[in-house]
Amino acid sequence: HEIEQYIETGLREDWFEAWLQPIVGLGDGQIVGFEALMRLDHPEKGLMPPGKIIGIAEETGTIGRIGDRVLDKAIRHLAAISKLDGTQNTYLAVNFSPLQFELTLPHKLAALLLKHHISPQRIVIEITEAVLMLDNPEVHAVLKQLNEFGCRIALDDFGTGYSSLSYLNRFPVDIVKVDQSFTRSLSSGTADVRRKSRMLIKGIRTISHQMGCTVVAEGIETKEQWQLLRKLGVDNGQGYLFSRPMPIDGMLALLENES
Ligand code: G
Ligand code: G
Ligand code: MN
Ligand code: NA
Repeated sequence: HEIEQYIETGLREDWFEAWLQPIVGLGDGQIVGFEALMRLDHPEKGLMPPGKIIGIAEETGTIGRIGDRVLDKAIRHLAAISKLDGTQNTYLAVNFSPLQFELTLPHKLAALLLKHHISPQRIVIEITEAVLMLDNPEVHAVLKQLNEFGCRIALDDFGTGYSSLSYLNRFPVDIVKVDQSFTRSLSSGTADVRRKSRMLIKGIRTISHQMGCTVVAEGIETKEQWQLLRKLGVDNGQGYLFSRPMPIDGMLALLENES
């Protein structure tokens, strides 16, 4: 498969990057953290779609090596941001595939954080239901260890899976990320669809807060969506309205201009 070839060459030639998208407080629009998003930047073909890369990497078993590479880069980027803004205030959210939860992960992460002087409290592990649905004792042990180490756990794409609510009870989830489809349906479709979307988000927000979780809305593209989500009590958000995902150089320039 040609994508497999790109992955192997990409690992060898260092084409994998962690792009960053800011996550902001919906009250004031200030940046609270960044989500790292994997990009494979082929020198001739340009950016490869991450969804496809990840799917194939999971099948062929290269996802572990890619994940390590992206994690390393993302933590370096957070250190660079801290150096620029002189604070330790922002967090870094990293996406993890089910296959990445090996017993060596906590130790690997700890070593990286030590190397770059980043505290574990600034790291958010983003997982989807797929990770929890495995019902694998090793995965649960690793998640618990990461949580005890100080990292937070975010449940990504919330509301699109099967039985998300019970996971809030059974796992150490700290952050609920409401899927972008909810944000989209706030401002499209009939008045009835929009009203029901508001009720759904409000319900998710209420349950999440009662379980002690922070709520993040994804895919915010308009001011109207921002204001609605703020009124619905959603804590934080991300989306093209605030910033597209971008390479670290662009992010540092943006942060410098803002300060
Ligand atoms: O970055 P968007 O640009 O297209 O990402 C597409 C999908 O890939 C999303 O579902 C996102 O969660 C996932 N993704 C992005 N980066 C990573 C990564 O580093 N690791 C894993 N496992 N998934 C990622
Ligand atoms: O599955 P996960 O939530 O990790 O994936 C995030 C995906 O959403 C990435 O592909 C990212 O590029 C994309 N994304 C981020 N903000 C927006 C947005 O405002 N609109 C749309 N359509 N996609 C977004
Ligand atoms: Mn995510
Ligand atoms: Na999501």
